[in-house]
Amino acid sequence: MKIQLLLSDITTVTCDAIVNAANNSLMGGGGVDGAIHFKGGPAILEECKIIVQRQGGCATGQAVYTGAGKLPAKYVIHTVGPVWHGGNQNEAALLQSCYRQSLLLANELGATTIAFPNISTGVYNYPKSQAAQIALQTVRNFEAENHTLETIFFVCYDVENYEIYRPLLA
Ligand code: AR6
Repeated sequence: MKIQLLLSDITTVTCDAIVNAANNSLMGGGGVDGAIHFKGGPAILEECKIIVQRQGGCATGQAVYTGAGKLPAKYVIHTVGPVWHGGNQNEAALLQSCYRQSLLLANELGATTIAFPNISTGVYNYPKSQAAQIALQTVRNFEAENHTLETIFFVCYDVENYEIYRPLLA
């Protein structure tokens, strides 16, 4: 399994599954969530509404999937990262769960390529360095398991995150 680092907009990445840093409502928002719904078109929100009718949204640390509309991907995996409250409210385990549940779902979908944004490091305020270490550790732990994934992209949108990931992947 290859791990690749990109400084890019995740909506431009061609792969089987791109991961969205969504919120519990699954009804869209700003940041990467806004970009995915805007570029992907209304079909993604329509599918999210069906999921909400079925299960009432998505819990923090969990993941659900939809099609990817007009994006150059097959699926969008929507996961909900934790809001940073200082670190004593289970944030690390919840963030780890976002990455793991997304990987498990990608495997169920038979995906060979998946692209992750830096979940929770925008408006949810998770410290970027700690978040990067959790992201990488969770992916590396998953590597040893039986799965369909061949390439994992970490897609950084801001240079600060990119410079945090670069030495960790060197
Ligand atoms: N491609 C890749 N990464 C991006 C993009 C993009 N187009 N745009 C922003 N980022 P955030 P969160 C990076 O705030 O902290 C939404 O309103 C950004 O630089 O998008 O998990 C949801 O609806 C940052 O590193 O997500 C939720 O309410 C990372 O994506 C809430 O924000 C995550 O920033 C979730 O907050």
